[in-house]
Amino acid sequence: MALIPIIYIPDPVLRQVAVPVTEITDGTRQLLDDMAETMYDAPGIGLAAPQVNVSQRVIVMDCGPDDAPELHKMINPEIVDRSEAKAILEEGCLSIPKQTADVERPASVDVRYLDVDGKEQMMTCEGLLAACVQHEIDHLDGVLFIDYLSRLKRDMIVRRTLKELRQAGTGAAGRG
Ligand code: GNR
Ligand code: NI
Repeated sequence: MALIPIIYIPDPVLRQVAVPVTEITDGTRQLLDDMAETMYDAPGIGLAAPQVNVSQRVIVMDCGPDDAPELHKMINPEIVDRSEAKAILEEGCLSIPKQTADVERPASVDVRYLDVDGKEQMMTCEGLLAACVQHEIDHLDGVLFIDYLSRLKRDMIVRRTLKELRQAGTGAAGRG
């Protein structure tokens, strides 16, 4: 197990469309384990591989309470159905540190994915897990939660993030 550095906006890897995993190997399982460790360490409730500079369609999530963690590892996840009903939730992103905004998304989604053994699985996600799985799958398509905001709000968050990263002396913005 190992922690992997998280990358931040405006890293172009966050805007790439990640490639599907074609063969699940020990390397894939190692990546998922390391991503889970990195997510818990952050801490966050989800993490997508592009956030650790790996442009592959792999995510981890845990929206369970601290005393009852529920780790989900998903390979090639796809939303196959979404509810008409929408829900608004406050979202944040480890690649856009310390910024949050309300985002409206389908309240419930059905997700199809491969588990670490390569077996196809289906899961209905509701509540926080629904927002999280949509946020993570968006990362695999190069989409960030700020893309759903007005240009004004998005620009403000980007500006604050670059300032934050500059002050923390981390990320691409800190080296310039
Ligand atoms: O830690 C996270 N919290 C969160 C809150 C609401 C909706 C989505 C998320 S995911 C985020 C971690 C992250 O950046 N995942 O990509
Ligand atoms: Ni995120």
